[in-house]
Amino acid sequence: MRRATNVLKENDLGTMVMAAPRLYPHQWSWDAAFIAIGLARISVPRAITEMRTLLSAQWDTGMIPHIVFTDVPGYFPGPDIWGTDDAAAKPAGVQTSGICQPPIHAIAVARILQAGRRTGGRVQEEAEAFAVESVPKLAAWHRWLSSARDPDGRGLVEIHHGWESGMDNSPRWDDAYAAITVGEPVQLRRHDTTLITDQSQRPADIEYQRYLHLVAQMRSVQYRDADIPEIIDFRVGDVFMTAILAVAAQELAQMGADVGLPGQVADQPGLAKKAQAGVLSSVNPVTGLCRDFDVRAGSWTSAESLASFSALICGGQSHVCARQQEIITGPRWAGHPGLAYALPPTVPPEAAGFQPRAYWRGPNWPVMNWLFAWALRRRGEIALGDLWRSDGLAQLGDLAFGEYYEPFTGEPLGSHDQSWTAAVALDWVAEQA
Ligand code: 2M8
Repeated sequence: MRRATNVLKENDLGTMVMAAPRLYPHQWSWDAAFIAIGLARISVPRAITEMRTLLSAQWDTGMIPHIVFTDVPGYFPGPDIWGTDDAAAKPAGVQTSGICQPPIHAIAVARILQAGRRTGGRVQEEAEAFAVESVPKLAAWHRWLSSARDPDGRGLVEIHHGWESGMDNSPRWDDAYAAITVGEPVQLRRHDTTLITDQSQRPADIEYQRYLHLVAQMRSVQYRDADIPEIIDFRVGDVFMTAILAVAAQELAQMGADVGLPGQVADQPGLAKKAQAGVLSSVNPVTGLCRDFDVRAGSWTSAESLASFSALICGGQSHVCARQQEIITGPRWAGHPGLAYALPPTVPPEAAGFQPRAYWRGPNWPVMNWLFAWALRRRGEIALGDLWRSDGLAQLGDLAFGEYYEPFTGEPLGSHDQSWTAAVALDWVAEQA
C-alpha cells in the first residue's frame, strides 16, 4: 500500500497525476478515472481534484478529451500536432487532444461518492457536492457518445482512431488500419521508443504514420463531429467501449437519483439499454463472442481480444454471459496452462497474431483485470471476480507497477511506476483489508 501510494505521489503534479513518470507525462482520460478510483482510497479530496481537472477540459459537445496536456515535455504527438485550438468546441485555457477514450468516469465518481460516504463528515459533504457538480457533465458525455458517435444508429459507439479504444494497436484494428493509405509520411519525433528500448513492446513507425494520418484528417475539419464521419479513414463500432458506456450509464442513473438529480439522468437508463443491445447484437452466433463493426468495410471484425468478452462487462442475456465466462476461463484464455497467473491476456496465446511482449497484442493489463473483476462482482459473479482480484494483486507483488505484464513469465513491461497500475493495486488492497 505504501509503495503504491508513493507512485501516485511521485507522479502527482498537484491537480493531475501523470499517467506515467516519463513515458506519459500528461493526464489521460481513462487513466485519470482509474487513478481517481485508487486515490479515493487514500484521499477523497485528491480524487475529486483529479476528476475535476479532467472534467474542466470537457468540450462543449460533451466529449471528454483523451489527453489533457501539461507543460512537461517529452511526449509525441503533443499539442502542436493535435492543433485543437482551432476546434470551436474545446474550452479555452487548456491544451487537449481531439479524440476520446472509454467512459470509465461515472464509475470513478460513484466510487468517490461511496468513499466519501464511508468517511463521513466534511469529506462526505465534499463528495456529495462533487457528485452533484459532475452528474450533468457525465450525462452530457454519455449523451454525446450515444448520439454523435453513433451516427448510423447501430447501437455501437463509433471510434475514429485506435487510440480512442485505449487498446491502441490491438489486432482488433489491424484490418481497419491496413485499409488506410498514408500519403507523404510525416517526421516522427517519438520519445516512447527511446524510453522503452525493447522495440517489440511498442507500436512500429508504420503504425504511428497511420495514427498521425487520422489526426491530420480530423484536424482538417477542426474536429467537427458532423464532418468527421465523411472524411475519416477509420470508422469502427467499438464493442468494448460500448459495454463500458452501458455500465457507466447504469452507474450514473443510480448516482443521479441518489444525489437528488433524477431529471439530469432521466435518459441514462435508455442509453444503457441501447448500448447493451448494441453489445449483444455483435455476438457471433457460432463462437458466442462479441465483435467490433468496421463501418467502412461494412462488416463485423473477427480478431479475438479481451473485447470479445464485452458482455461480461455490461451483462445482458445470461446464456451469452455464461458462454463467454466459460471461454475466458478455459484453456484458450485465462486457463492456459503456461500462464504465470490465471488472468486473461489481451490476446489468446494460441491466436496467430499473439505476441507476449507487444503492446495490446498479448500481455496482461492490470487495469483490465480490475475492470473485469469489478464488473463480474457487480453482476454477482463473486467467485471469479474475487479470483481475478487476488491473482491480479499477486501479479503486482513485484512492486514494479508495470504498465503491462508478460503473461507467461510475469515480467513487468512498458513503463514502470505506471499510475493506473498503482491505483488499482491500492483499490484492491483496501477492498481486501
Ligand atoms: C497508451 O496510449 C497512448 C496514446 O493514447 C500512447 O501509446 O502514447 C494506451 O495504453 C492507453 O490506453 C493509455 O491510456 C495511455 C496512457 O497510459 O497509453
